[in-house]
Amino acid sequence: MKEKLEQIKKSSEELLKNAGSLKELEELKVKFLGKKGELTSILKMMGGLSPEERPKMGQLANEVRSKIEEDFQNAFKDIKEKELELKLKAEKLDVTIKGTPVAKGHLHPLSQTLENLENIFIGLGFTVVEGPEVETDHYNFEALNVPKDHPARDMQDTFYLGENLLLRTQTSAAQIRTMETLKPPIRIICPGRVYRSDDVDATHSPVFHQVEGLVVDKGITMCDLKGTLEIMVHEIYGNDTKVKFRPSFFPFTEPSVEVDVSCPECGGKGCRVCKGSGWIEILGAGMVHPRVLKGCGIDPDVYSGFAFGIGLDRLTTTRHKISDIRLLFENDDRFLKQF
Ligand code: 2NM
Repeated sequence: MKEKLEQIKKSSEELLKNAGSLKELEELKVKFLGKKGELTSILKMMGGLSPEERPKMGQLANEVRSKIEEDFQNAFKDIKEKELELKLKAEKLDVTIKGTPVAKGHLHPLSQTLENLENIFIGLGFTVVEGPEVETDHYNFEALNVPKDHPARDMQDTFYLGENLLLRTQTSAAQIRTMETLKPPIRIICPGRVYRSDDVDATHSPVFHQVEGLVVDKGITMCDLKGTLEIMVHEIYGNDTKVKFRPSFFPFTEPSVEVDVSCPECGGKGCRVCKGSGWIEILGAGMVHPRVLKGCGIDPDVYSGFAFGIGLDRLTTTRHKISDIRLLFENDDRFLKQF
C-alpha cells in the first residue's frame, strides 16, 4: 500500500509537470483526487489493514493527499499566469502608433455667414423667427402692400403652385405673421430660402437666401435703422468699411433705401468686382409702410418700424471674394474646403 501511495505521488508529480492547459489539469485532478480517483480507491482499502498499520498508513495517505493538493494548487496558479501572459501578448496594442486622420467637416460658408448674422442681431436683442417656404398670395404680396398689378407678381418672377399658393419670394411673410400675433415692441430676424424665377448666372440663382429684419415700437426712426445696419456691416466686413444709404423704392416701406458698402475687394478705388464704382449693394431697407402696419392690426399713428432684407448669398460671396454665386450651390468639396 505504501508503495502504491508513493507511486501515485510520483505519477501525479510527473503528469502535473507536463500538463499544458487548465483543461488538462482539471482532468488530472479528477483522476487523482476525485470521488472515483486513484487516491480515494486506495483509502477505501484502509479498512483491510491491521490496527497497528492503519494509523501509519492513514498519516502517509494524508501527507500524500496534502502534497498532491498543494501541487495542484501551484500548477493551477502557474498555468493561469502563463495563460494570462499569452492572452496579454496576443492582445497587445501599441497606443503610440499614429491613427488614421479623419477629415473634419465644417459649416457651409452660407451657414457660417448666417450664424454670424444671427449672433450679431441676437446681441442687439433680436429673436430669430422662421416660416414656411410655401406661402399664400396674401402673406407674400397682399399684406406687404404689393399691388395686384405689381411686376413682382408676374408669372415670370414668381413660382406659382396654384391660384393662391406660391414659393415665397422673400421671408417677409414670417414677419407679417409675427406682427399679426405679437404686440410691439417687436425685434425679429427671419432667415430662410427664397425663390424667384431668375435665369442662372454668376450673380443670380432661382433659389437664394435672405435674412429679413423687423423692428416695431413707439418712436422708431430712420436713425435706428442706420445705426443697426452700420453695426451689422462693421461686424461682417470690418470697421473700416463705409456704409452708404441711397433712396430707393419698395411697396412695403416708405421711405425706402438701398444700402451699399465700400468694395471689400478694392477698398473703394473701383475694380472688376464693384464694376468700377467702388461700392457694392448688399441690402434693401426702409420704414415699414403704414398700410402694412395697419393690415396687421398695429396702429401706425402710435407705432413705427423699420425693416430690411439682406441677401445672404451676396453677403457671403463679397466678404470671401467668391466670384460666382453658383459655387455656393454646387457642393464641390474642393471649393467648400477653403472656408
Ligand atoms: C426688403 C427691403 C425693405 C421688409 C419689409 C418687411 C415687412 F414685413 F415689415 F413689411 N419685411 N421686410 C423689407 C423692406 C425687405 O428686402 C430687400
